[in-house]
Amino acid sequence: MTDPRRHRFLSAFNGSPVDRPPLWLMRQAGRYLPGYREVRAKHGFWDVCLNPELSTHVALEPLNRFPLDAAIVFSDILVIPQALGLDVTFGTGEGPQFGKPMRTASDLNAWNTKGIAERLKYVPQAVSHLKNRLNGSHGILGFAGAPFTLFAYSVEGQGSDDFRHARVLMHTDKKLALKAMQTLADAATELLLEEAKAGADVVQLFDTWGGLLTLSEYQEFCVPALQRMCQTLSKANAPTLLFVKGATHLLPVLGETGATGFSLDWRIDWRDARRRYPTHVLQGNIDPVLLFAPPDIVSNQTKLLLQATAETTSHKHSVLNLGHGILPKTPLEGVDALCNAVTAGEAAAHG
Ligand code: 1CP
Repeated sequence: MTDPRRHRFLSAFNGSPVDRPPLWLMRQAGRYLPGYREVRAKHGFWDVCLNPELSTHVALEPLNRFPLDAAIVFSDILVIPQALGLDVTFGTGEGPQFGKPMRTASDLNAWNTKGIAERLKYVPQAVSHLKNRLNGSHGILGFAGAPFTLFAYSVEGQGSDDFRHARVLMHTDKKLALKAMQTLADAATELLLEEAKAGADVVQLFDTWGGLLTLSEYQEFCVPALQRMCQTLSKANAPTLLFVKGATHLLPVLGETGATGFSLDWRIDWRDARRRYPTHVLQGNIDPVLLFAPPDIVSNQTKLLLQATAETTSHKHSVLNLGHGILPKTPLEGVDALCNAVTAGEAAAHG
């Protein structure tokens, strides 16, 4: 018999009835966890990603602490620019730095696309190692960056609030921008297909910075590449979740991507999104900042969200999550309060 956690996760994607929506948290392995900080005190970020033992160790920590229904492979969206040769480093505490950002056609021509699947094979290896360790207990997510977000980092060469070089380049050299995004989309598709083959049940595309774009920019630059990606993945039976931060204005066109579901940021009203997408999977969308509030407030907000999933679809096609990644200093009590509010009924039923 399938473990109830894995069963619940898979049911959200095949539309089966569920007792409640499955729960996992974006960025659930990370700096808010003491075990992760211990690993990072001894190992560099890329070393953790490259070593299946270490990446599985940190991917399992949140599952051991909290009653989550799915695991996400420990990796990063920036594995793709790194494999293309953009020389991505993570210093201690700061964000990523690119040694070779892409600003011109000759920068793009220097990208090393040949044999990229081979250079990225440590990611599917991490998936398959995680799968072996879980032995069917939880759902498994693979992931990759969406083309625009990868483009944004690749052009800017670091994190940014506005990604101005990238967004200006889209207008000053549209051909170059589209070609770069297509190259990134092809690499991400190859990677996700390998992750699915290695055991990921579902793959998530992180378009963290897509919300910076206007509706017409998103339609012109992002939707066609996302369509091709989702179509290829769907042929390989890999359901796709698309997360776009700040996408309230983009919601009307997200359906055109062909994604199986959408991961909603915290500013989107669940019931509004459900009215627009009655049978898509919707995921989200507790505000990650709320986990810093007292437990009773976290609990009340979580119950309101559960009420929305119950009243709209009897919890079907729904995945409980945050509206963006968990923040590095999040108190564990906040995560406990969220989890307890979700599993409250089960404890009563069993006790
Ligand atoms: O369990 C998990 O969820 C962890 C796996 C994971 C995921 C899904 C990591 C590990 N990164 C990501 C995705 C990711 N990486 C995104 C999309 C999700 C989001 O918006 O939160 C983005 C934008 C990145 C890029 C990135 N990698 C940043 C942000 C840079 C910036 O300032 O704009 C950072 C800090 C990283 C490094 C990183 N990746 C993951 C972790 C745990 C860390 C912290 C590294 C450390 O210091 O230990």
